[in-house]
Amino acid sequence: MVNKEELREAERVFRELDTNGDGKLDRSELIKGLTPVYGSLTSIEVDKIMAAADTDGSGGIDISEWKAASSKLNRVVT
Ligand SMILES: [Ca+2]
Repeated sequence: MVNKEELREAERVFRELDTNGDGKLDRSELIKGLTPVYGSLTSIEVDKIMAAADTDGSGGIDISEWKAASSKLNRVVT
């Protein structure tokens, strides 16, 4: 279950991670943004995040994909 609080948090994190402001998170933005939170990510972990989040396979995670995925992230990155 994703509640409103979690959605707001997901939006906040998304804006922080989207450093070039194109409305999508690409691999390098994920690595830069998540490393301070989770420690350094291996490319396999980034692949797992992308596979879980990038549901349309565009190579970037948009805000709706991010919201859907953010509740899963803690389980993907452990
Ligand atoms: Ca971006």
